[in-house]
Amino acid sequence: MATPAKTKAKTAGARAGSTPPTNAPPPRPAGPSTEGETFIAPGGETHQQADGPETQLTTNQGVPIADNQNSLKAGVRGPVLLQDFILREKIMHFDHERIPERVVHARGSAAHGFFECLDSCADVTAADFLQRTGERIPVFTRFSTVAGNKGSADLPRDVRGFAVKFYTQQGNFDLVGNNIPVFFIQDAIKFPDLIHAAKQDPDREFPQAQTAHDTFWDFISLTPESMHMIMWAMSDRAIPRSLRMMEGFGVHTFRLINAAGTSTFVKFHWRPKLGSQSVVWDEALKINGADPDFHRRDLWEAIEGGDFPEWEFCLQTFTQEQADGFAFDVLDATKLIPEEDVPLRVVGRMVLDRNPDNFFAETEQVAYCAAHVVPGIDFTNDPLLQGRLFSYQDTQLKRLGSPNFHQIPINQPKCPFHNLQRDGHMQMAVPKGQVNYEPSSLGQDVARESLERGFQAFPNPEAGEQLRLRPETFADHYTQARLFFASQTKPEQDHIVAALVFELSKCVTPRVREAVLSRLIHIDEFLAQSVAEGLGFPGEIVPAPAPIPAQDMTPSPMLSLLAKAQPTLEGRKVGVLVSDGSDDKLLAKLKAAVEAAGARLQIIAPTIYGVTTAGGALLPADHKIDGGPSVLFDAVAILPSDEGGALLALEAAAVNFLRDAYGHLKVIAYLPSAGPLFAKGGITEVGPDDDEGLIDLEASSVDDFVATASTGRVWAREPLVRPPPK
Ligand code: HDE
Repeated sequence: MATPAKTKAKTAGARAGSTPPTNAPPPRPAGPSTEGETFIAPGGETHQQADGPETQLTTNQGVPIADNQNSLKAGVRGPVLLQDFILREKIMHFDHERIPERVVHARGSAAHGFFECLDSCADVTAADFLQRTGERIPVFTRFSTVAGNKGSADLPRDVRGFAVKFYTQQGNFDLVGNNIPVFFIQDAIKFPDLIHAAKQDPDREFPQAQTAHDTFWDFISLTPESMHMIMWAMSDRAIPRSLRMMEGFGVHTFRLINAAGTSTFVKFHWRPKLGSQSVVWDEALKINGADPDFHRRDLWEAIEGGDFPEWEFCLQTFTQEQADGFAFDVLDATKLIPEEDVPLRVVGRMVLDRNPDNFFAETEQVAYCAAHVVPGIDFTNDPLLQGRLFSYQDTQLKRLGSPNFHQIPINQPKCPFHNLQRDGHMQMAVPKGQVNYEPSSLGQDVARESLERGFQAFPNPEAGEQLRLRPETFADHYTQARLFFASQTKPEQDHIVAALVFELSKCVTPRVREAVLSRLIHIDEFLAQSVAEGLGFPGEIVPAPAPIPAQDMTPSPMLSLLAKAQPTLEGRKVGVLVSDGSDDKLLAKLKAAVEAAGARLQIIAPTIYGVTTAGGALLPADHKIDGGPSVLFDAVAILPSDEGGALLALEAAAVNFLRDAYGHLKVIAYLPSAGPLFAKGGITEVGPDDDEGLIDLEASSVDDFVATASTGRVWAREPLVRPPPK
């Protein structure tokens, strides 16, 4: 047996010859130190963990750790000892780091910000946060896709969730909405069926994050109430350019109640300051490969860069008498109220100005709940909404594992909250005293109810037989679907046709495709025949029974993205492909013009260290060519030197940069030196004379480019690259 002295010497020797006990960080470049980590202590206090070598690493019990690189072993090559509590604690925590993902809306991105009241709504609601003009409260907003799993890509064709937690002084109000104002179904009892049909097939666990498969379309073809939503879901709304460029909707009809107890119906709307914009489908497919985090990154980078996304908060209010006069039932979530009929009242704005500090703690653990309303806001009998009132808390209990999930910092109200609920897993508070019941006469300072200040449900008289029946007033499934299609511009209608053809072409059961056609024919003859043609369907469309045929309504331009698009480049991105010898003066001018328009410019070059410009400067790149395809940008410029143009034409990624920009209808600035790329890309028969989106910077100015790029895509080019339905 070794003597203690010998053992000590051996250990020291082994250490000297193997991995050192601590990982000394590489020397830091000079400059301000990075911010420290923030964590919440069990008592709820927030600590700023100072950065720097003096910060002691500890176990969760606060025991200082000497070596975070090596397990405790019996001898340097010996077995690991069970007594290594540092190893066991670390691995145990790691083993439990995942929680169940959301059953829908699993993939999301969120940000902190504020809501500001711009117009007191005391006339219609007693909601505290809508009383005083200019007053701000904090919000936390999470955007999501619906069908894909947590790790899926950002740009499937899908509805987007738009959930806002308002931390008001009278409790949390969660407006858990979508970027589409209607829904697939009318009754919550169909939600599990809808979602089962949309998500991966249960036997094979694919396809992921897409509705282009038999089970979804089978369900849809048998659920005619979904037809209106299908028009929206197949439109460009389902492939937004940015989370910052989406509208949001509360979908259901809610009630507002004022201080006098009067009820007014309301639909909630969010309108993005940057305007609404979408990508084109081929672009979406490619973005998912080029940058699966496209939306998440875009939101993060905009906020980090100080371009805080902003939305107007609008109310669409109407009375019971107006509701009685509508041709549809306001309790039916498959219907909307055209803005032309009931205009929006702008009452506030939301600005997102801070990224989460920790994705898991905040974005993942945030628990939105459709039942979280505050005094002044109440529900209606919409059967979809009523089902949601149960679902959210129930799912949070499973997902977050304890009835105390409201104590997680992101979920806690920012106003005082007290009650007599006690105990449960992970109780973080330490309630004091003997009294945990009410009424009570024993305790001091026990929380009590208040008739004046408390939430009061609107006393709507309710009576009726118990029955499982849809109202007759929910039966018209086609009129608003037709209204939506008729309200779209030509390119938007073509995209709906193309999307349906794409989706149904992925269905393998012909009966499913034909059943969908038998519904579409009730919406619009041109739509259905164009889809049939796109599928190459050889037969005749047989209309499905439709007890209530579609009525024609006056088109509503507000339902179209393009009809109301405002020219702007703000918040957009311009990609510039360069080579050695590119003209620095032109690049500088272009950058200045792009930035003056509120957009960002990024350099794409053959290597990430960049290029040497004509002036001899080193211009660093933001992307190497194959890592920065043109799908990541709203407009592009191709500005190589003469020699560089010829070299770039040898790179497929550079040729595709141009070809995709052209195919995705982008405005393209170029120099004649880019000629070899145009030749290789087969874009030879068009020039600035026949395509206003091609801008020769030898003949035009960078300002012309910026002005044209601000108008968005070159829709006139589309028929040349994607022949529209006849
Ligand atoms: Fe949801 N929905 N939903 N939903 N929903 C969830 O709650 C549900 C519906 C929406 O960023 C779940 O915490 C039912 C309409 C958003 O965390 C779950 C029905 C609208 C989010 C749930 C609907 C939404 C969810 C899953 C039919 C637009 C993400 C995880 C009655 C108005 C919130 C969770 C976030 C999430 C149930 C229909 C919006 C299972 C039963 C209509 C934005 O509770």
